[in-house]
Amino acid sequence: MAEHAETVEKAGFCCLCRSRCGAVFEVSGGRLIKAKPAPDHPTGKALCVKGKAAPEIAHSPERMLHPMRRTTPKTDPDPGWERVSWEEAMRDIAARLGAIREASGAEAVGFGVTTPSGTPISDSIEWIERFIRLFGSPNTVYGTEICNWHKDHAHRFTYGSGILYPDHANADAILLWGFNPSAVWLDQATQIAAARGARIVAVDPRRTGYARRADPWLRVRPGTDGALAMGLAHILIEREAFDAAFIRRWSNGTLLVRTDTGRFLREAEVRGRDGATRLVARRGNGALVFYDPETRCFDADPDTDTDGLALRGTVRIDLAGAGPVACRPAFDLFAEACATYEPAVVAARTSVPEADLMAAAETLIAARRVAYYCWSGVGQHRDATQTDRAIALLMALKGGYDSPGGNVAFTKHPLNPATDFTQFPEGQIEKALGYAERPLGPPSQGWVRAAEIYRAILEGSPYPIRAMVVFGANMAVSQGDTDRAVEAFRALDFHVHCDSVETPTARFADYFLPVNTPWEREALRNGFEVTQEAESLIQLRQPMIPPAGESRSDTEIVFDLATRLGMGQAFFGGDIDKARAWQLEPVGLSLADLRARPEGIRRDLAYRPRKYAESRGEGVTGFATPTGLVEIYSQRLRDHGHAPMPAFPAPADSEAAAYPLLLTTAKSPYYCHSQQRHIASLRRRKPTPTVTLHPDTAEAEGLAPGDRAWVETAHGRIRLAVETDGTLDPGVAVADYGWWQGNEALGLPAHDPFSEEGANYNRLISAGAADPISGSVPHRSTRARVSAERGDGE
Ligand SMILES: Nc1nc2c(c(=O)[nH]1)N[C@H]1C(S)=C(S)[C@@H](COP(=O)(O)OP(=O)(O)OC[C@H]3O[C@@H](n4cnc5c(=O)[nH]c(N)nc54)[C@H](O)[C@@H]3O)O[C@H]1N2
Ligand SMILES: Nc1nc2c(c(=O)[nH]1)N[C@H]1C(S)=C(S)[C@@H](COP(=O)(O)OP(=O)(O)OC[C@H]3O[C@@H](n4cnc5c(=O)[nH]c(N)nc54)[C@H](O)[C@@H]3O)O[C@H]1N2
Ligand code: SF4
Ligand SMILES: [Mo]
Repeated sequence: MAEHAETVEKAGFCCLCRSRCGAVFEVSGGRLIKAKPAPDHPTGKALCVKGKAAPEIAHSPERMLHPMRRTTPKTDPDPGWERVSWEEAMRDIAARLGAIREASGAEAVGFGVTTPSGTPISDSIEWIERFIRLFGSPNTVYGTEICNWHKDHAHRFTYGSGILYPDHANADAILLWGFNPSAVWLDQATQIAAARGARIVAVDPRRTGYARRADPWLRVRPGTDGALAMGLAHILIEREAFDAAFIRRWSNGTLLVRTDTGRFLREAEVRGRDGATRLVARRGNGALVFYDPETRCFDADPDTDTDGLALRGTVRIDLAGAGPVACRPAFDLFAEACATYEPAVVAARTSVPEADLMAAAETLIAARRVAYYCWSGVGQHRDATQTDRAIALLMALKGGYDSPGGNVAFTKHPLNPATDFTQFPEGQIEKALGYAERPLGPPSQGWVRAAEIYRAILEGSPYPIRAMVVFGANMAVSQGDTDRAVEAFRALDFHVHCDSVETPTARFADYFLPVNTPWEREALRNGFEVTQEAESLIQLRQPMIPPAGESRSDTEIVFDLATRLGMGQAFFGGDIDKARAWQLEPVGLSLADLRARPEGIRRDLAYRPRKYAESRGEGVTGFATPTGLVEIYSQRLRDHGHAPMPAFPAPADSEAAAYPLLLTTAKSPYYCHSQQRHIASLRRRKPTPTVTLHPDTAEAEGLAPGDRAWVETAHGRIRLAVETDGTLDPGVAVADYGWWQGNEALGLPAHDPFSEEGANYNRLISAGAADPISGSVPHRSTRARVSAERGDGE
């Protein structure tokens, strides 16, 4: 049939990145020949160059198409792969994993999962996580602490939810903070372009994407974002240009904090009544008002007028049976903390000129509705969690949570969820590596850092990790401590790696399992995020072409493994269709319905703003935080030994003399992380990894564009080609990451990720100095020096 094949068009979507752009694929003779936008799809206005490269990616000769078993020792860089059948591989893998779980506990098997925001693993992630959790391992390297954890989870310390979607279309101003949608989320960038009336504030060390037309662009020094957010908050507070009604009713800013203990004053302490768990606020006239965290209401009355509640000042409150104690509304403490960030202080810390800071404050003040989003620009620092808190609180001052023109929680179809955190067996989460040090961080969700996995493998501390099963993550390149990674992967008893290409991490494996590409498999998507209409679309993406070779989807792999490991019942007897049918039950759709409509089925849903104010039971919904309110003051963080309000002590910068530059990085619009360098149409756009410097900085080192230079930190060095950019801070270097792969078609060599001959950015980074709450690693605020290649004389 391939000979006179006709071309057919198939509806689907691209899932190479978070944008998940609606797409139509042209297929002929079993081959993908073209990907194009699908204008009727809610995210189908455009495709980027990666999306258009789908045929090249799907049909790349670099793909591994058969299960393979290693025949050489792990110290041999050549795994000596021999082909094995799926049956033989899966039987052995299930037996080995089962035996390790039996002998050493499920926690002795570590997992690695790549990111659903930057790979098509989004097709399978929920089934992979169901597998891992029911298997019982609390140890998944997921990269979340350097990716999305802060915006999606640290945000809960403040709002009880992750960051909500920015309602660009209805915003007066859009704040993009360490987030560059033009390169990383095409559909969001398209929405911003359409939001014509909105002013944009961009906080980014690089003048790129929307920073070019921002009003203003704040050229922050990498890693000083927290001070900047506090400085902006200070201006809003000082000018009384914040949503005081929202803060009074919906934040815990009115609640009194005891200055002696740093804890909220409780009704029981004032009235001497046992069991009275209500907290205390105060009216301007001095009268006390009680707040019930259960009903989320003041004086148990949803209609209590909160406008008269005091936000400022110190009062002495007589405690029942004890003397008076000084108390202050939480907001007063926050205002005081912000006041230490006067514009001149902020300018000195962040290198953002005072005039730009004031202009940004004016934009935020003038805008009635501000939508915001932040991502990895603020997530890869030693103080990422507190930085997230500071940005979240700045935005709380605008009161735009879950409201049009601010950030909105769209309604979703209630599909049965394949996975949730309750699937971990009792007692397993507490065993997560790093849980003891960071019980509020990702370990409490079963996500652990590569650094802790390496330690457990190499030192057996706190207990040995004996095996790893990895779904796509290329940790040896995408994480720091590269030398440790090599040692650790060599030391593993057993390592299974699932990917479509043989990455440097996969080369350490005992078994390589070939994963198909998204165009070769079916996948179910519940909503497309960017509007309520987009969230209303359910789409079962059809396979465009048959799987190449023997490749399979991750979903097929975990259903098979689960069945072999005695978890068949939880995996619908290994029947993926049955599993999906169950997921769809609550919306009354069948797989047949969806297969008949490959462009997806829309069941209209309505957005309800300000759900926190809806009545529920005796009170209102409020926020899912300990006080039920937006937490300006986090007693939970304080009880765990962290600052209850964001604080950013200036770091002792002992490395500044030896390493005068601050090194940061960003996503490439042409690649996702360490992928796709083998795709010729993409590689042509960016053939070589570079470090970008201010022209004066380059010149001072005797470097010109195109020269090769050493980029060096206290942890290692690599060589990159120099580029210059006059808009950069002269004290900052921006380097590419994710480089290892060659490109045969273009005759470009591979870069050794494990030596200084290569260009692996993460050789320069160590997880040693980390965020105390999340464990985030300073991929974007490590000190560095850049010097001419010849100048390495020592
Ligand atoms: N093309 C492409 N798209 C992707 C991905 C990809 O690899 N390639 N990956 C996907 C994934 S997994 C993710 S996490 C998202 C990430 O999406 P983003 O977080 O938007 O991506 P980045 O470019 O890494 O970082 C955003 C911006 O942060 C800036 N930045 C660097 N250091 C600092 C700093 O100290 N402070 C501030 N304020 N900004 C800083 C960078 O210059 C960059 O412009 O993208 C997703 N989409
Ligand atoms: N220096 C520096 N380091 C960073 C970052 C940074 O900004 N700077 N960003 C960080 C961020 S935000 C993230 S999310 C991580 C990402 O780090 P990783 O998760 O390691 O991502 P990649 O390096 O892109 O490797 C993904 C692998 O998954 C494979 N893959 C793609 N699709 C599938 C699939 O459907 N199934 C399977 N099994 N495999 C698949 C790809 O072929 C590729 O080999 O990197 C982090 N590392
Ligand atoms: S932005 Fe590009 S890579 Fe991401 S989903 Fe859209 S087309 Fe695919
Ligand atoms: Mo990410």
